[in-house]
Amino acid sequence: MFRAVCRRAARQLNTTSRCAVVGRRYLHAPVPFDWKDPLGANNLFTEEELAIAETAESYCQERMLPRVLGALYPTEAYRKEDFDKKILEEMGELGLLGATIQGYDCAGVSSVASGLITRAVERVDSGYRSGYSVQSALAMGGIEEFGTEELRERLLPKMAKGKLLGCFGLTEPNHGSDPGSMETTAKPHPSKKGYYVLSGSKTWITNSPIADVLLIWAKLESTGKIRGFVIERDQCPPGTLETPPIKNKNGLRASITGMIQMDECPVPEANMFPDVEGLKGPFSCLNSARYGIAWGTIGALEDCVARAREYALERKQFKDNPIAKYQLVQKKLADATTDAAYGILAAYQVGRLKDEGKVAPEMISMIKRQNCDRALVNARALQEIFGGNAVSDEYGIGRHVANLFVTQTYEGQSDIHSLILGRAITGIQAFC
Ligand code: TGC
Ligand code: FAD
Repeated sequence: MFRAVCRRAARQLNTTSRCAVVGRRYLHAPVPFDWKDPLGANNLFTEEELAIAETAESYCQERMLPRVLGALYPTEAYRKEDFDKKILEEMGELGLLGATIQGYDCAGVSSVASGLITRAVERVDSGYRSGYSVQSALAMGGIEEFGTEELRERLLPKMAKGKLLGCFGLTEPNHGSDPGSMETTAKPHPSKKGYYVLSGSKTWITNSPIADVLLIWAKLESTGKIRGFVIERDQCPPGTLETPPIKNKNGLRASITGMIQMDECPVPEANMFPDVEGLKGPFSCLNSARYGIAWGTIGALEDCVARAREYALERKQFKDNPIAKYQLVQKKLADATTDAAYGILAAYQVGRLKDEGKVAPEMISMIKRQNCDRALVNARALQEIFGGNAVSDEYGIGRHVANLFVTQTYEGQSDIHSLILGRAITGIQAFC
C-alpha cells in the first residue's frame, strides 16, 4: 500500500524517481545536486515563467554579453562607458520591458517572471539591469500606477517597445538618503495657463542623458507637498532642461548616468500625477525596482560563482593540483552558492506575495538589503580565487564587484534599509 501511495505521489509530482524502503520510511531516490540550482528553485516556477526565463537568458547571453567587452559589437560598453540604447529596443521587441504591466502592449507576466528576467540581465552586467529597471519599474511603473489614462495610452506602448526611454529623478545633490528634504520645486507657469514650471537639480540619474520621458519628483511651492511630473524632452524649450552625463564612474560603467537640471522647465498640468502626493509616490515605484534588484544581484552572484568555479578547476598550483582542490577555495564557493540559493528563494516568496497583494514594503527592504549585501560580500571573496588575474577586466569578476557596490548603494543604501527594518521591528524611528 505504501508503495502504491508513493507511486501515486511520484506520478502527481511528474517525477520518475523510485521509492526506496528505509526502515519504515519511504523516500524518493536522491537526485543529483545541481550547483547551478542548489535548492531546486526551478521546481517552483510555472512553465510560462521558465519559458520567459529561457528567452531572457538566451537574449542576454547571446546579444548582451558580447557588448560588455566588445567581443561581437564594437561598443566595449564597460571599458568605454558606452550604453547602447538599442538594447532597450531589442528587449522591447521580446516583450521584456514593463513586463508585469497589464495592457498598453505590455506582457502582463507575474512578478516572479519579471524577477527571472532581471536575474538574466544582471547575470551579464548590473549596468544593463539598471537601464532595464529604470525603464520598466520606475518610469513605466510610475506612469502606469499614477499617470492619467491619457498619459498611459500615449507613452506606455512606445516605452514598452523601447522607442521612448524613461528615467526617474528623485535624488538631488544635497538629498540622497533623505529625499523628503528635496529642493526641486514646481509652481504654476507665470504666463501659460494649464502649465507648471519645474526648477532644481537631480543627480546620479540612470538613463537621464538619453531619456525622452523624465519622471521628476518635485515639491509644489504652494503646499510643500511632493508631486510627480512627467517631462517630455521634445516639448521643452531650449535652456529649460539639461541632462549632462556623469563620466568616469568606477562601477556601473555599462550604464549611462547623468544629472537633470531644470530651469523653469514647463510641464503641462496634465502631466502631473493627479492623485498621489508625498513620498509614497516615489517609494511605491521603488518597491518594484527594489524587488527587481533582489533578483538581479543574485544573477550577478551566480555569474561570479560560475566564473570562479571554472577558474578554480583550471588553475593549478602546488604539485599540479587545481586550486579547486583546496578547502579554503571550496569554502568560498560553498558560501556564495548557499547565499545565492537562499536569495532566490526569498525573492521568489516575496514575488508570489506581491502578486497576491500580501507584501509589506519592509519585506522588500529585507530582500533588497540581504541580496545586495550577500552578493557583494561573496563576489569580493570569489574575486580572491582569481589571484592577480582578478585585476584584468577579461575575467569579469572585478566588474561584478564594482557594480555590486553600486547596487548596495542605490534605491536605498543598505544601512538605510537596516533602519527601515529596525523601525518596523522596534517601532522607533532612527533616521534623525
Ligand atoms: P517615511 O515617513 O518613512 O514615509 C513617508 C511616506 O512614504 C510612505 N512610504 C512608502 N509607501 C510605499 N512604499 C514604501 N516603501 C514606502 N516607504 C514609505 C509612508 O507610508 C509615508 O506615507 P504618508 O502617507 O504617511 O506620507 O519617510 P522618511 O522621510 O522618514 O523616509 C525615510 C527613508 C529613509 C525610509 C526614505 O527616505 C528612504 O527610503 N530613503 C532612501 C532613498 C532612496 O531609496 N532613493 C532611491 C532613489 S531612486 C534610485 O536609486 C534608482 S537607481 C535605479 C537603477 O539604476 O537601477
Ligand atoms: P547619502 O545620503 O549622502 O549617504 C551617505 C552614507 O551615509 C550612506 O552610507 C548612508 O547609508 C549613510 N547615511 C545617511 N543617512 C543616514 C542615517 N540617518 N543613518 C545612518 N546612515 C546614514 N537616484 C535616482 O533618483 N534615480 C536614479 O536613477 C539613480 N540612479 C543611480 C545610479 C548610480 C550609478 C548611482 C551611484 C546612484 C543613483 N541614484 C539614483 C542615487 C542613489 O539612489 C543615491 O546615491 C542613494 O540613495 C544614496 O544617496 P547619497 O548618494 O546622497 O548618499
